[in-house]
Amino acid sequence: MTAQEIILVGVPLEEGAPTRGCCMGPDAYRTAGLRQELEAFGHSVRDLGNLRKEEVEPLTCGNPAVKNLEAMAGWTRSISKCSSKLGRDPVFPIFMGGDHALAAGSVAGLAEAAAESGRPLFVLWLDAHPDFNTLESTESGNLHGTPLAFLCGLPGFDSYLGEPVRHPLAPEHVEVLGVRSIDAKERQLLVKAGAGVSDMRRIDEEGIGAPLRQFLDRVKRHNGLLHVSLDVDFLDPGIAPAVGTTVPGGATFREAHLVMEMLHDSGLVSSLDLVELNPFLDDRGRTARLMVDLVASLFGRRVFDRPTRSF
Ligand code: EXY
Ligand code: MN
Ligand code: MN
Ligand code: MN
Repeated sequence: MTAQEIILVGVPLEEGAPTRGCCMGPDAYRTAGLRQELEAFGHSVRDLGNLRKEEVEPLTCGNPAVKNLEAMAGWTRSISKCSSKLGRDPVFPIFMGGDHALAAGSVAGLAEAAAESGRPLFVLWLDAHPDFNTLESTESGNLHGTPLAFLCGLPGFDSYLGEPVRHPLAPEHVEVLGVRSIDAKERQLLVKAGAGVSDMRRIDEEGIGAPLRQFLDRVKRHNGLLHVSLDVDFLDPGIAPAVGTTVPGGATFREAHLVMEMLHDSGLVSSLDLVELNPFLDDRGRTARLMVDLVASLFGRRVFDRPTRSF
């Protein structure tokens, strides 16, 4: 990846998660040295500070379980305005969360900018969960379990932006990698929508490289822009405990770095979300530092550059 202008955006959104603490995520990445790590590779880094949510009109929802809908709408509108601007500039935005609900805003804005550029937006969702519930199907009412359904244009989300999402993702341009926990109704919605899903069973059988390589080939064939949405719970809780929705059997340290290294080598990634870090649950910054380490692999840090074969 050639030297880039990287824009860090803090999104202290925690109202989509069941436990508080994600609001401290952006500062945890700053404390863990994300900026310094990226500057060490010759990238220029600008930190815009933290976004704030917009105030929105009172909202109603037919599902009494749904929590913090107004806060979610206020955040989504604020984040999408920021990301659609950044998506039009020759910069690489990194949205530092905050819970996964932030992706509703970051990706909606990037999809708008991508539509203007004439290039399709692809999304790699690295997560134990597909986050494919609707306001109607969610049982927990925690809105961090809904952003991908919203982004794929499923009905009933008009309150998020105050209107239907203008540029829904084509489900065949989405790959959810690392899944190992899906709700019953959510699974039906996901299968019906046709988004790509590589669960941990497939990864166990084929390795994490195979599904990723197939997806990257598709992105390349379409001359696509690739957004990566990295949820801390994609990783195995044994190496990344600082997240409120841990699920056993996640990606190992090497599997996670291989994903980042392959993404770097593809040269296709144009934006990134780092979500669900809850520093309140961390062990002396261990998880925050691992996430920074993974971003360094995404931006080209290598132990040993494989020599090009010249014989
Ligand atoms: N599917 C469950 C729910 O909707 O509550 C769990 C969602 C967890 C979402 C985290 C962000 O990935
Ligand atoms: Mn998630
Ligand atoms: Mn998750
Ligand atoms: Mn297509």
